[in-house]
Amino acid sequence: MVLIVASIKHPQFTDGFVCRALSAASWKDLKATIVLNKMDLCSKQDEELKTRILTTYDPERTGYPLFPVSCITGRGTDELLEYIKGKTVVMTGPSGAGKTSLVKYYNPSLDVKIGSLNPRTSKGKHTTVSARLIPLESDTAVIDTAGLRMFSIDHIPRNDLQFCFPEFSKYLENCRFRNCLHISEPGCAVKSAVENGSISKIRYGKYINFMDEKNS
Ligand SMILES: Nc1nc2c(ncn2[C@@H]2O[C@H](COP(=O)(O)OP(=O)(O)O)[C@@H](O)[C@H]2O)c(=O)[nH]1
Ligand SMILES: [Mg+2]
Ligand SMILES: [Zn+2]
Repeated sequence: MVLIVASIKHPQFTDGFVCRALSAASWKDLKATIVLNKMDLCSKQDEELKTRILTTYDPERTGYPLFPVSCITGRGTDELLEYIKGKTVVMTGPSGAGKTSLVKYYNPSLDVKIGSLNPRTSKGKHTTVSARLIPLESDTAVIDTAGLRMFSIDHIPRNDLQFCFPEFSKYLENCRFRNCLHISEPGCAVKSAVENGSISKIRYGKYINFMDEKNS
């Protein structure tokens, strides 16, 4: 199982990174879970941002579980630990999202380096440079990895990208054309689902971006 750790801000949450990572995991049939960290940084002004992210990645819509957490207040950390109990999970995510901090939260005696953020850009500084397996409890372990700037999905064939968006799956057979790629074809059931709000416009927008990228 892979935990995609992203912070709500500092560094800023980016749909591109998260959607790429989710697609890459789905392509490998790897169960992916979103961990939305730094919830403690959410102030009143961030309500809209928070709602936007929680709506876009609502597990009921996407099928990917999501845990809002904070390594500062401990919010959501018990639920997350319970969820990964008995498993070995790998974490990925942008540099500075708080992957190492999360491990340290669960295992305070651990000798690991937490990065500082660049004060100007709020970006991480790639403090973790190699992957490391850290046992949390007797039957649970986390693999901390180096942060990534971007997640490549170049290896996913263009016609298969649609299968890496789990929320599309129940509509696929209702498209008028069997080879519909859900871009501008008439009678597309995926696009109808986007229009009536069943599929997130942001998630669909990322699908279109990724398809365009594969064209160029
Ligand atoms: N406010 C806040 N800061 C956090 C949280 N988790 C991590 N940080 C900070 O984010 C920075 C990067 O953390 P680090 O664990 O090195 O990120 P990594 O690159 O994903 O491993 C550090 O300054 C941490 O103290 C959190 O939940 N809330
Ligand atoms: Mg780290
Ligand atoms: Zn379609």
